[in-house]
Amino acid sequence: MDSRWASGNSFSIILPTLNEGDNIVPMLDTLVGLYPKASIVIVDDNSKDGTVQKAKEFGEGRDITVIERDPDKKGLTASIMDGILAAKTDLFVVMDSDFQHPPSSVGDLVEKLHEGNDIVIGVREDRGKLSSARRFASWGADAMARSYLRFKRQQLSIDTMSGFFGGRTKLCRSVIEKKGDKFEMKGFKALFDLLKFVPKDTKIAEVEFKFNSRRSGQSKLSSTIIFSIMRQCGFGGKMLAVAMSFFLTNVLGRYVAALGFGLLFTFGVLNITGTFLSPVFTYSIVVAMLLAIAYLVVANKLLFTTGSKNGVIRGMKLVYSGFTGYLISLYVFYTIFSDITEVQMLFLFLGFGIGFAYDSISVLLKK
Ligand SMILES: Nc1nc2c(ncn2[C@@H]2O[C@H](COP(=O)(O)OP(=O)(O)O)[C@@H](O)[C@H]2O)c(=O)[nH]1
Ligand SMILES: [Mg+2]
Repeated sequence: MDSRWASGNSFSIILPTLNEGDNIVPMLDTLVGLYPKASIVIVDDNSKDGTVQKAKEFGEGRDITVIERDPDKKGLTASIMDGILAAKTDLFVVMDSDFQHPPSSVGDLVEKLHEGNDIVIGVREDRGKLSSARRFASWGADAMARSYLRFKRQQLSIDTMSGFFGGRTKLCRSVIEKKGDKFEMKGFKALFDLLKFVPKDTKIAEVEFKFNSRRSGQSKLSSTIIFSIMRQCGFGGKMLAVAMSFFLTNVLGRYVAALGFGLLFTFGVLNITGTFLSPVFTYSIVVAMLLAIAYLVVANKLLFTTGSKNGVIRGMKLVYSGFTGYLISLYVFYTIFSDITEVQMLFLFLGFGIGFAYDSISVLLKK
């Protein structure tokens, strides 16, 4: 135990939980050992693995509160907000319950608050523990969030996306009370929402910490988190999220986009090569593409909504849908335009290929 925290200095540790049955008791045990004076607030979103029971059992006779949230209002940001509103101490720290945020660093954040800062952000020293896809997404999200904060003339942090942060309860509570309806309740980035609305003279500090791997269980982050972060970036961001999720995840949207790219590409190449476009040739390409890409989008949807996540099997599925889709386009083209030449086949192949690439990427991006 760190002697700094053995007496006085009470603060709240807010732990959002969703199915952390294997982590919660070790986590509480560690925190109670390190910070015996701290109040712990667990905010659970209807976990199905006994998290709540285990937390309550451990919490008996201790300063540990378990908030069981309304199952219809699930959300990480909403949970963190509830935790801050329930905190009874002047200071609080929010952290993950899976040991990704080291319990030993909580004290560093609290110390910075004691030094007079209003919000302290734990910044990840080593992001190598994230997968490369997560690192890339996190870089994009961070860039977007920082631009939005800059646009709003709010203060920035080098890690706006951090889930490990502390603050003055009164200040954050008043932000939540005034602006809470503008928070992305189902979002994952409560700190970003707070930073958007804190008074401009808020004192913000950063503390580095060593980012660990999740100890047990699985990440609850969904692959659509990027849309959730976009929705946090004002009206423009919300519109962008609607448009992007329509064109990437909606079947009709994927069809429109894949068809648009396919046709644009085919006619673009035809144009550049100065190929003569007779009306029947144009018509044949359009009809062939309309039908073949409709087939492709439906086939990909059916093939990828169920079944194995194995890379080889998924690759084989793609080869299958791509190949059969191309055969359909060729068949339709040939039916209307029987004297097809190799050059025309190539244009069709390229155009369909672009539509295919678009649809396959969007289907693979989905979990
Ligand atoms: N109450 C609540 N907690 C959540 C929710 N989603 C995630 N958590 C918790 O928030 C913390 C961070 O989530 P995690 O899945 O580890 O996200 P990651 O670290 O970004 O992969 C963990 O303690 C989770 O149990 C949610 O919807 N509601
Ligand atoms: Mg985690």
